[in-house]
Amino acid sequence: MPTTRRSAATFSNFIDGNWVPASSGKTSENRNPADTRETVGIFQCSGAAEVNLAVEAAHAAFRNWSRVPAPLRAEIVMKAASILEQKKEAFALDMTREMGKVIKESRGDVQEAIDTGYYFAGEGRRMFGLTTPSELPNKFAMCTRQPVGVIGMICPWNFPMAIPSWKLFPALVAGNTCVIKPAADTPLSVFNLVSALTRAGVPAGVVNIVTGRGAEVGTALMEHPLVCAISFTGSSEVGRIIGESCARNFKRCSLELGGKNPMIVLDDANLDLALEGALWGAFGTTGQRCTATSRIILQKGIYKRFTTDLAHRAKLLRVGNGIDEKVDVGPVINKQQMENVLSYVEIGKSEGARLALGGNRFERPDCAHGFFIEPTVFCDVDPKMRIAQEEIFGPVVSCIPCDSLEHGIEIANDVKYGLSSALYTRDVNRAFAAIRDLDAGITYINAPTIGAEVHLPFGGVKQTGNGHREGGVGALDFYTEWKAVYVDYSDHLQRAQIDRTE
Ligand code: UN1
Repeated sequence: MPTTRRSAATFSNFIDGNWVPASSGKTSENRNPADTRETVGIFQCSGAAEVNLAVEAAHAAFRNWSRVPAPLRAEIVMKAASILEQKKEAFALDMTREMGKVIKESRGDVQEAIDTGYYFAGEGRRMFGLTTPSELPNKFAMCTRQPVGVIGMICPWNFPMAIPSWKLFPALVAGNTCVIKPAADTPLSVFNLVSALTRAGVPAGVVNIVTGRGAEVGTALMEHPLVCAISFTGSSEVGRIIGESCARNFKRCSLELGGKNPMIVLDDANLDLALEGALWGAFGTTGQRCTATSRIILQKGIYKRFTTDLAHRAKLLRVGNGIDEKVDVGPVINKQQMENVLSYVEIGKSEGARLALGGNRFERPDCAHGFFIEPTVFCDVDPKMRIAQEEIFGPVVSCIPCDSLEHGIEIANDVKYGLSSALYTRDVNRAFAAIRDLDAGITYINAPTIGAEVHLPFGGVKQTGNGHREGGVGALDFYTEWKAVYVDYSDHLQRAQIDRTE
């Protein structure tokens, strides 16, 4: 069990139902990004040895778990979701302390895990395969879904419980066993999620947690021969490394990577609505969503008014510790991220974009020990500038003028990513044309680029991923192997393609 030290609990790895410290003896402190004087928990700096133990435990547990009927596996997931419901407030508070997102959004993050649990619990009684006619008489053909095996899960820090739940719940209902590596900045929420599963009755070895750095734990996980699949959410740079390693070893691999999500606002749009959407899309979660609105592409007729209003309204957003219900924008996750975001502000200025708002570290005495950045608006951004091309992952948005819908879509598509996209218009014809033409896995009409629901496919095109989807039934396609089954009840040899009765 976690033991207490200087008021913050120490968490060991969770392997085969036991608490296992790192053999290195090293731990790291998980600090609150809103006030780094607060230690949220102490976690193990594990390596290949602990990954090996966890993978072996998951491998050993696979046979029994995969033979538990899917509806019964799903009942455990259902129960875990209901435990999360009971613990929602406590887990949301933990999340705000370790990740910094404002408390309302932490509640939303836990809620997203609850929704995912209930959705996939339903899959326990579906997991539909298909039956189809055979080309031969007295022969039956069907396809069933089989579990894949041991799944390695490498998680991001921006949705500390929701995204791990997108991975764990469908994988478990499908009969797989798991080794999960939480993000180094937000491990507590994964422990909270897994504690719900354990209390709900997931047997030892079925879900294992190993904490530590990506370079050690993530690498050992992706290279382990008993790991059959890796599900990774994070940067495109790391995704490329993982994808290459998995390809060499014939592992399944699902990558959910970066975004540079555009919101196009046409002259005919409801501008008040678009403005609300822009503020939420760009500055919600302090801009730290893969789906964050990071480019606002504005038709020329409304460009000036919209950018002026945006800068004005963004200035009114309340920055601070997200534990305060009134705060809109919390800190960024850590010092390195803060420096990275601020370096993009310098890049934007040197590229000649007009800084309309913010651009600095947010200074106020109660924020002195956290990683706060002013909401930042760049205007007159050229689509080719780095601030319009690269993922910043912070409270920075770039406004770009366009002539028409077609021009806006051209700008929107001219980046290497393709996760989310949005269009504000009152014209249904143009809305449907944009749904067709925006290169993205997700398109919103008259809503910002964030806010995906768990029962729809989540993921993107181009360098945002490698063709898989989380959420919805698409997740089952990743966590199951198709098996084609033929039952010949003719009592004689029948040769497909050859024995044709004319
Ligand atoms: C992410 O941005 O990394 O669609 C995940 C949304 C959330 C999930 C975002 N439901 O904004």
